[in-house]
Amino acid sequence: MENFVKFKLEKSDFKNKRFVILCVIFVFSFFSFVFLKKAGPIIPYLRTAPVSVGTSITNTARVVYEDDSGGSYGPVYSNEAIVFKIAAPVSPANKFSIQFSKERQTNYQEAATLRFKNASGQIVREMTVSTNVSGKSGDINNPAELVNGQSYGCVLKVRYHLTKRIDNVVWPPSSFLDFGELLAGNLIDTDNTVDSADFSYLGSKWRTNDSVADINKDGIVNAIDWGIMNKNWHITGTE
Ligand SMILES: [Ca+2]
Ligand SMILES: [Ca+2]
Repeated sequence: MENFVKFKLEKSDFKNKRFVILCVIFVFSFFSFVFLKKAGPIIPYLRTAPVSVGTSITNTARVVYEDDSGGSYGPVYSNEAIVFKIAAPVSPANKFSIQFSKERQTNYQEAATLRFKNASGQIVREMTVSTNVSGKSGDINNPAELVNGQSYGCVLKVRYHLTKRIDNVVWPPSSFLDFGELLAGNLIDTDNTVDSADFSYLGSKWRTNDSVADINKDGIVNAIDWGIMNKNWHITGTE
């Protein structure tokens, strides 16, 4: 009997130890999980190919995503899916902005002319808009001439390029006005078309470094510039 009790006591003691060990393992595992979940290493600002709004990604690490405007999203944990809801930048209330690029160039810093036309084609407002090397303007106050809810044609004119028009912009725009790429070759830019007058100017500057005729800005007027002009031959800008 005495031995039996002793055995039971030893067994009970062993079970208690095992319980304590299991508790320690459990607590350690729990806090390890919490630590890894909350404080694990983050791969900061992982950049891959551009991601479109609505794209779903299942990442395999703890990741913070960053968009082009510097906004960050996350962290997203291992094997969590994220659906991108990053919309194009929205201009602040009562303000708007524009963006454009130039064909075969990299510096889009300009004092561009922006015109707003009503449904009858009349210019209701014209303004000069400064852009940075990326072709982006700052926030511009909404022109008082534009009526909310009305549609306007927005025409952008940049020197030595064909104008470009965005139709049917219901004011105020929900995002910035993106004019995309402006076609080059309009060296004599009073006529808004690429034709023989532009070609004559190009020819007169052949093999020089004339900054106007050197369309792609590589330091010399040559066949590359003519090729750009030829591609846009007899195209007229949209107004
Ligand atoms: Ca021209
Ligand atoms: Ca050139």
